[in-house]
Order: sequence, then C-alpha cells, then structure tokens
Amino acid sequence: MSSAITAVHARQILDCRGYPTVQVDVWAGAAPGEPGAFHGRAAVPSGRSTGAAEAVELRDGGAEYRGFGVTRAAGNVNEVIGPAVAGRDVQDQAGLDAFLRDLDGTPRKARLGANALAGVSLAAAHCAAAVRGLPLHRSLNGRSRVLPVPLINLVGGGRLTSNDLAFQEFIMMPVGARSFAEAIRMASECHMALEEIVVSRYGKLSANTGDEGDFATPIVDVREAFAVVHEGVAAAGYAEDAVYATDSAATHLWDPATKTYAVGGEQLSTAAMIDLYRELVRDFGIASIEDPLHEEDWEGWAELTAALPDTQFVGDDLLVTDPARVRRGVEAGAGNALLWKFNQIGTLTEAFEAARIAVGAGWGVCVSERSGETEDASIADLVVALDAGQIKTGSPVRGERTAKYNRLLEIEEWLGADAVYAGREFRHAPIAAAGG
Ligand code: 2PG
Ligand code: MG
Repeated sequence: MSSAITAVHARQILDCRGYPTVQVDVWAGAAPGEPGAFHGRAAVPSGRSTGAAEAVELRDGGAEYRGFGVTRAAGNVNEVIGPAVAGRDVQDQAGLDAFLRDLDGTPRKARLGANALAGVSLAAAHCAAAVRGLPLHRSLNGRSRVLPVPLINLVGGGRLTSNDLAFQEFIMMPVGARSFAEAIRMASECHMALEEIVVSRYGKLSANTGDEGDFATPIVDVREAFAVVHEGVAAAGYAEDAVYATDSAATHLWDPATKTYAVGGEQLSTAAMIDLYRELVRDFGIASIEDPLHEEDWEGWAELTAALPDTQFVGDDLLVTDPARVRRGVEAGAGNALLWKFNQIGTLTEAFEAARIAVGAGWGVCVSERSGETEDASIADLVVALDAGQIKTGSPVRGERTAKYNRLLEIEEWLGADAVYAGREFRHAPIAAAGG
C-alpha cells in the first residue's frame, strides 16, 4: 500500500475571533476522491499575546481583513510546498518536517510562513494516522495513555479579556478527580457556580467572556481574582480537589523604560513581583505560574524558580516551544516546565524535540491552545501522544475550547482501562504513566 503524498491544499478560514487562519488538507496513497486515498486535515491556531521569538506567522497586509489575511501563506502551501512534498512518504513525519524547514530556509520560517508549515506538518500527521487506521494519539505514540489535567481558565485579564485585570488567566486544576471525565464535570460545575457568584457580586456584565471563555469580571486586584475563583470552586464542593494556576503573561506587563511591571495600578520591580508570587503561592495554593516574568529575564526566572522550588514555573513567551530556548532554560534553571504550542515553532518534529528536552530535564510539559483557536481538536490527541499530563485549553465553554475537551472524553473512552488520569502527578506524568 502506498502512503506517498498525492495532493496538498490550503484555504483561508476564520478562527474563533473572526480573524483569518490557514486550513490544510493532505492526501496520500491515491489522488483525492480515488479509491485508496487517505486524507488528513488541520487548522492552524493563532496567538495574540505572543512571544517575540515565535516563528513568523505570515499575514497579507493591505486592506482586506485589515491586513490579517493569510492568502499568501495558503498560496505558499498550494504553489510551493504542495508540489515540493508530492511523492514523499506521509508516514515519515521527521523527514517531512526537516524538508519543510529546509524548503523555507530562514531561521524563523519567515519565507513560507510558520502558519503554512504548521498546517502541512499537522495535516500530514492526521493523514499518516488515517493510513495506519489509528487515532492520531496512537499513530504518534503506540503506548500513550495519560489523560491530562485540564487547566480551566475561569477568570481572565491581560490582552485576551476586556477588563483591567493584569494577569491573563486565573485557572483551576481539578487534580483530585479520578478520571478526565470527572475532571470535566468538576470544571463545568465550578464554572456554573462561579457564574452565579460573579453575577451577584459584580453585576450581569461580569459574566461576559474573554477570548478563552473566561469570565471578563471587572476585578483589578489579582488577589481578589484568585479569591473569587476559589470561592466558585468551594461553592461547587471541590475545594479539596483543586489547585490553582495562573498565566501572568508578564512580557506584556513589562515596561523596559522603567523596568517595572504594571499590576493592579502599581509599578512593581522584579523583586516586588517575586514577593507577590511568594504571597500568592502561600495564600492561594497556586501550583503553577506561567510567564511570571518577561521573556528575556532568564536571571529573574532562575531566581524565582529557586526561591519557590515546589511551584511549577511554565515558560511560554520565554521558551516558545523552541528546542534551543528550552535547552537554554534548562541550563539556566529558568523555570521547570514548558508550555507546548506547536505553531510557535512551526513543525511537529521540532515541537516534539522541545518536549523531549523538557521531559529529559525532569520538567513538566503543558500542551496549550492559542487564544485564537478553531474547531480543530488536534491538541487533545497531541497531549495524549506526549503523555504530557497537562492541557491548557480555556474555560469549559465555547465550541473551539470544548472541541478539545470533548475529544479528550472520547480518547479516555477509547483507551478504556488503559487510561491513566494524571491527577496530582501532573508535573511528572510520563513517569507516572511508566510506573502506573
Ligand atoms: C497564552 C495564550 C493562550 P496566545 O499566553 O498562553 O492561552 O495566549 O495564544 O494569545 O499567545
Ligand atoms: Mg501564556
């Protein structure tokens, strides 16, 4: 049976914010529509609170879609990448990804666009899974069985929500659940309970949502945001089953001119930020903090990681899923976990390499959505394929978020008795999976 690529096609579609993004179809084995043709499809997500070192998302510029169109990226797939990869074995993901990198030829994939490359790379993985007759997670890892703890973003701020709250995400993690399905039930019940609380305390507009389905509650003080999230969790009856997390997205709070972070109307020095984290970890049982300091402060990160060794510090803008930056983070002791977004680097193989480096150093790995998502649920399969143990994909509302949670419910059912919910072991899920 042939699994040679026969056709590749990209089109421009809309993401959940109504901005254009790239969707790619890959066929192998036979021409589209012919007997023996296998098909894979992927849509590429897009960030708004992005790291400066991310691979380049190619946008059209000009008037259409206010410059956000991706017809150039889609055209690069249709006219350059498609013809070049025709005939390659779709099952050779590493070979394909290396070829895509070389074809682009620039350090940050600026020529063809990381959005073009990421779409082809992921659609090819789906097509290879179809060739093998396996679900994507099994096609990528024949022994994967860890269901992740979901990081449920309940209250939002920062760039992704229309309020004046500095940190971007205030998250509950249902670590005490016995299965992923139970974790989602807890999350949903906490979301319902919290909605009642925010509406009664802050008024009905506070139940409006940010980009990831989080409540856009008019809170300014980060302490108050953690307190209200905890209140919702406690009201639902899960105070003992939850720990908390945040994404400060501190790059976007940092003012290089004054060397301070803007938090709650104050200007905080790096030392004051570290004191704030110490206080929040002590008072609210926060287990995980993403991007606590800005994306080039490797020394500050190392100081903070050493100061609070029991807390997970997750590099998003700092590491951008780039193997070289993950290596630097490990060497510097800057953080102890990787936020994994494959489109930050542009190919699956490089993103897997970044995860391998992190796991090899004893770090955690949290697979993540982007704020601009589509109904593509691939990250649900990818988090299981990686045995990563953690997924951050927003509130348990809005179709582009629930698509991932619903796919994970299906995967848990598919795995049956083999499924292991990462639970309280979320930071060391691959190890837990091997032992349990
Ligand atoms: C983040 C995210 C996703 P964006 O900062 O972690 O939650 O935002 O996709 O805009 O980078
Ligand atoms: Mg982030």
